[in-house]
Amino acid sequence: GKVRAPTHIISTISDDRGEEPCYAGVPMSTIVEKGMGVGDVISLLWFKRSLPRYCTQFIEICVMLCADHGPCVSGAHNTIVTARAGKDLVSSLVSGLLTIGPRFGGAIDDAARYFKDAYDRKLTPYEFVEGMKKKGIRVPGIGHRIKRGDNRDKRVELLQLFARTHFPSTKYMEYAVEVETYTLSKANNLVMNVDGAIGTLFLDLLAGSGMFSKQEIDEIVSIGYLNGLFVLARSIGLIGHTFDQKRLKQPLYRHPWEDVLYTK
Ligand code: Q5B
Repeated sequence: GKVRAPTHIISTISDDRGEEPCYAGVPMSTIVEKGMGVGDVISLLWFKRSLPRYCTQFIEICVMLCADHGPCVSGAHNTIVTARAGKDLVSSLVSGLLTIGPRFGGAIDDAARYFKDAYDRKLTPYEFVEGMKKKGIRVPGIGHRIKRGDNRDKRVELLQLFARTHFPSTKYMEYAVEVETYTLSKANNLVMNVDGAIGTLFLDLLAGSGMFSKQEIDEIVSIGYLNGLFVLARSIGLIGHTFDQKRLKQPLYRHPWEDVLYTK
C-alpha cells in the first residue's frame, strides 16, 4: 500500500495548492463572484463554514464599530507614542495591540464565558454579580471609563438594535441587560460595554443560528475566538493612527513632568 511520510503541520482552513486558493474549500473566485464580504471570509477562516447573511453582517458591524475609539484609549495611545518614536508601521501597530487585554478590549471572551455560565446555571443578576464580587473578579463586559447610565455607549445600542431585529433569539444579551440594570443600581459607570455586548450577542449568534452544535459552541467559548474580533477591528484604527502621526510629522513624545507625581 501507500506509505505516507509523516507531516509536521496539519492545516484545515485554507489550501493554496490548486489553481486558486480556497478558504474552507470555497475558491476565491466564488468569494468574489458571489459578492461575499469580510464577514464571510471570517466565517470561513475562523469557523470553517458559511454563515447566514445576518451573522456575517453582524460580524462586519462588530468590525466597523470597534475599528477605532479615538486617540485617548490605551491602544491608540501606545501606537501614537511608538509612531512618534520613529518606529515603523508594524512596530507601531503591535505596540497598540499589546494593550488589548482583560481591561481594554480583550474582555469579550471572558464576558461570553461568565455570562454563558451564569445564564445556563439560571443565576439571578444579584447572584451572578455578588458571586463575582466574592471571588474578587470584575464582571467582564461591564464598566467603562467614560460611558455612564445617562451616557450609554452608542455602539452597544446599535449592536442590540441589529440583533433584536435580525437574530432568532437574544436571550444571553437580554440577560446581560438585566445584569446591567443591577450593576447600574450600584454605580453609574457600570454599564454594559462593547465587549459585553459582543460577547453575549455572539453567544446568541452561536446558539440561535442552528449552525453550531453544543459541543462546538463550548469549544469556541473555551478556546476564546471573540477577542479576535476586537484585535482585527482595532488594527484598522491603529494603522490609521500610525499614518496620522507620520503625516503630521509629529516629534518624539515625552510625557510632561507636571503630569507625574514624583513621590517617595
Ligand atoms: N468596578 C473598564 O473601570 C474598566 C467593574 C466593577 C464589578 C466590573 C472596568 C473593568 C471589566 C473589563 C471590561 C472592557 C477598567 C471595557 C474597552 C474598549 C473601549 C475603551 C474606551 C474602546 C473601567 C471603580 C469601582 C471599583 C471597581 C468597580 C468597575 N468595573 N465592579 N465589575 N466590571 N471592566 N473591559 O472606570 O468599590 O471602588 O473598589 O475592568 O469589560 O476596553 O473607549 O475607553 O473601544 O476603546 O477604571 O471602549 O470597568 O473604574 O477601576 O476606578 O473602579 O467600580 O471594583 O469599585 P474604571 P475603577 P470599588 S470597553
